[in-house]
Amino acid sequence: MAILNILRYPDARLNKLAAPVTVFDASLKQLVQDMTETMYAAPGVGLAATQVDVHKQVIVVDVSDRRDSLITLVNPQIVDAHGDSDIEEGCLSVPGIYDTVPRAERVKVRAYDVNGKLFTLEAQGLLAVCIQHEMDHLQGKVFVEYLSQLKQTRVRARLAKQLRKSA
Ligand code: K1U
Ligand code: ZN
Repeated sequence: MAILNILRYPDARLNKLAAPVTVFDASLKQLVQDMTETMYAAPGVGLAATQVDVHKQVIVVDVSDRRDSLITLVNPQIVDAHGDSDIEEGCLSVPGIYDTVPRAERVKVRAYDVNGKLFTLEAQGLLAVCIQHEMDHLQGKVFVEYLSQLKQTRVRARLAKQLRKSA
């Protein structure tokens, strides 16, 4: 197991499109284990492979308080969506920035598990928002890119200040 480096916005690698997984092998299981360890250590409630510079359609999510309800989604597809969510989002690639962006309140997702078994998941609330957030990462989209240009400029300035302080 390993803790992986999480890319920080505005790194251009966060804008790469992830490819579907075609082979469900030991290296996929290793990637999922490493992403899981990285998400729990951060700590976060989700992580997309894009954030660790692996451009494959792989997501891990655990929104439970006890941190014992891991969900792995490979090649996820939203097949149904309803309602509007007002849940505030954070992102491990954009530390310290929180905002709301347009998301469905409930989603039905079809995905493969790490063994290549197809399953369907119905999610609502934070789990639904988190899955949509992570699926955006796989499309190369970071949640702050939904915000106004003014807000994005402020986000970049705050992140640059954080970096200067930590240097
Ligand atoms: O994609 C990511 O960077 C992970 C992100 C997921 C997310 C959170 C909230 C709404 C939508 C998507 C995070 O996990 S940010 C950290 C966070 O929210 C959190 C961390 C520890 C405990 C509880 C929440
Ligand atoms: Zn994120």
